Amino acid sequence: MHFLKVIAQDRSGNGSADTVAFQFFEGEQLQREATGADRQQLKSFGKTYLKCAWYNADEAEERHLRIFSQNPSADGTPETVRLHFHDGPRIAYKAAVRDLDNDGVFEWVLSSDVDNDGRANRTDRSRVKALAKEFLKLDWR
Ligand SMILES: [Ca+2]
Ligand SMILES: [Ca+2]
Repeated sequence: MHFLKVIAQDRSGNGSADTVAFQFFEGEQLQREATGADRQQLKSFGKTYLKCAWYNADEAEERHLRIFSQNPSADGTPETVRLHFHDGPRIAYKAAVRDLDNDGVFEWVLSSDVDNDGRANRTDRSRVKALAKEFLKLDWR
């Protein structure tokens, strides 16, 4: 199973993240770092991810996101995208979306306060949907 690992860092120490790194994993094996083309494709993803305020205070990588898709019915298109917000090996919180009828629209969104502003609301759900949508556009080589 492959997943995208996303790491945001506040390198300047001004209290908000200023860099986002992307790594492509297959199982627990790092396949590659994001290339220029990937970064271009992940621009909007990175922007949304920064709004989630799940970042490291310096160059640490403990806090990160692992995002992956599942297709249990094996009909060719992923129907579930899962987001695991990690704190080291521990999953701090999770979110998921489901496209039940494969029309590209998520009917089902499971989300807590993913952007860490103290409220679990529509904004959190829309961020989860945006991240899942951008993730599904990625080209896994
Ligand atoms: Ca649908
Ligand atoms: Ca929130």
